[in-house]
Amino acid sequence: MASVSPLGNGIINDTYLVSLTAAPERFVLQRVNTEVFQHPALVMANIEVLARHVQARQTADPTAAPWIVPELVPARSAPQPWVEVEGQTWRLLTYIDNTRCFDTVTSPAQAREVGRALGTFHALISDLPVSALADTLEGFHITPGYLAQFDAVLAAGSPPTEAPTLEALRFVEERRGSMAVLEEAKAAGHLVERPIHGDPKVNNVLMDRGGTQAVALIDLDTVKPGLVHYDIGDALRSGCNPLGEEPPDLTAVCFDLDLARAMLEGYLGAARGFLTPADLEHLFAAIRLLPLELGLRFLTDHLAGDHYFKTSYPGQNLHRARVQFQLTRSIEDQEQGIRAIIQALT
Ligand code: GN1
Ligand code: MG
Repeated sequence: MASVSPLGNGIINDTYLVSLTAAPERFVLQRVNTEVFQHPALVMANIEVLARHVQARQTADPTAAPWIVPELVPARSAPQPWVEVEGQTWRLLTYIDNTRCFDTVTSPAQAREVGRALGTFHALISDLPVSALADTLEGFHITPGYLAQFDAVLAAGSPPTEAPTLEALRFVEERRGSMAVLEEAKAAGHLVERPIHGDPKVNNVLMDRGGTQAVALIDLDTVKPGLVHYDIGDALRSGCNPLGEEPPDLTAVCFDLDLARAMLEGYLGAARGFLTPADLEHLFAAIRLLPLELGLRFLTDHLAGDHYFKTSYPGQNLHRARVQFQLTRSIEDQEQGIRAIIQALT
């Protein structure tokens, strides 16, 4: 028949690899977390719009670098490409064989390729009108909205007393004033919405078997209208933190400038064509904001009782928050160096 084994380490959906004995093809089986993605039909529609768009681009330019988009597999028992079983939403996606992915970046060459992957993805969808995509996760990456949630959770609970939590609260307080930077630039018309990936962390980049060339971005649930800055900031907070999202030793967390240089070089090499001067001016703000935002999201979930991100021990979301805050601090400490890199590349 088939074997089913856990795949990847996402902290929202449940993901499995399905191998068949009768056929060489393998598939990705996922239970969609409908607490988070409350309208799975819209998520699936966005994935299909993306796949059709990239296919059309590739047909129009067969010489373009190879790029693969995971696709939804039609369901036999349902008119749509997913099934509802006992109130749970399940779907099957094509598995991209002969590839590998990494949880952290370990060399500038790899960082350059992760950057090129995101730039290639953005370039491929830069002519897809945002009106073709639904907003599948309202408020996603709207930092002031996360701050409002944080305030509401704090106001509703009893005041925290533990030292690490108090330190994290202080960290947020000191940065409150800078959290609307991207949303304000968007409201002022300096930055415009485009289709984005939403979650381009390193382990969502599939490399070829040799581990040198990126061939796909996976985890497409958060493909929706947004600012490319969310993606750029997210890719750098993930790719330039060699210790990953949950290292035991907080004090060792740092943002690696050599990796950042290589990643931005790879990104801009593929994406420069559609970026405006205002986009480039907001790169540093994005690189600093996204780890701060993710830390705030983890901290809020910790204070609220761990309902959003899956955890395996109490305090895990607080630890994840502190890692992102340490990374933010490292970025702030190296602001001049990061700005110099951006300047040299743009
Ligand atoms: C979540 O489940 P996963 O790992 O693909 C989250 C991302 C965070 C990431 C941090 C929809 O993604 O925004 O960056 O955890 N996805 C959603 O590990 O909230
Ligand atoms: Mg994800």
